[in-house]
Amino acid sequence: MILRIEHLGIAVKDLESANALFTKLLGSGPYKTESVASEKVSTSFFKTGESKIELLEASDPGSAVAKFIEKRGEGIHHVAFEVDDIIQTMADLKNKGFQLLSDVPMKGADNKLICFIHPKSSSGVLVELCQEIR
Ligand code: CMX
Repeated sequence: MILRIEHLGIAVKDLESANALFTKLLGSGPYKTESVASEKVSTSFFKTGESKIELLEASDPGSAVAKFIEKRGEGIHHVAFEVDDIIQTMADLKNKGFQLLSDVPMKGADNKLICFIHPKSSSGVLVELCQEIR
């Protein structure tokens, strides 16, 4: 079951300058920075009330984020939904015709198990499902 929007992912060219910009915008700095080698990204997380923003910089030219910025420029990269049971939700959404990008959940940033849905099967929006690792 999908519980809420957990965060919005924003692709940036340069994490350091984007961190400074979002600190100015939101009034406080990132609560966490983390490199995710498997996803080839460096990330930082900001809290704003109940919501979170993840900034993503490619750490490798072959990264999905590098390709995204090359094609579409900086901007909103994905919407992440928190789920209570990622395996069950993946099975449900697959049955409903969504194209999952992996058969099993992967370890993502910020202590989460994650799975992506291809934007071509969700109205052009890259959707991330995430479940806190308990
Ligand atoms: N949002 C919306 N559309 C996107 C997109 C995104 N984030 N990324 C790619 N697309 C679109 C492209 O614009 C392109 O559309 P057109 O065919 O109309 O031009 C199409 O999808 C194919 O794009 P591509 O550049 O050829 O890329 P690939 O098919 O090789 O890969 C995707 C696309 C979604 C499968 C790949 O980006 C992916 O696996 N994403 C999930 C993993 C990821 O994004 N990791 C980084 C974040 C990790 C984290 O949050 O920690």
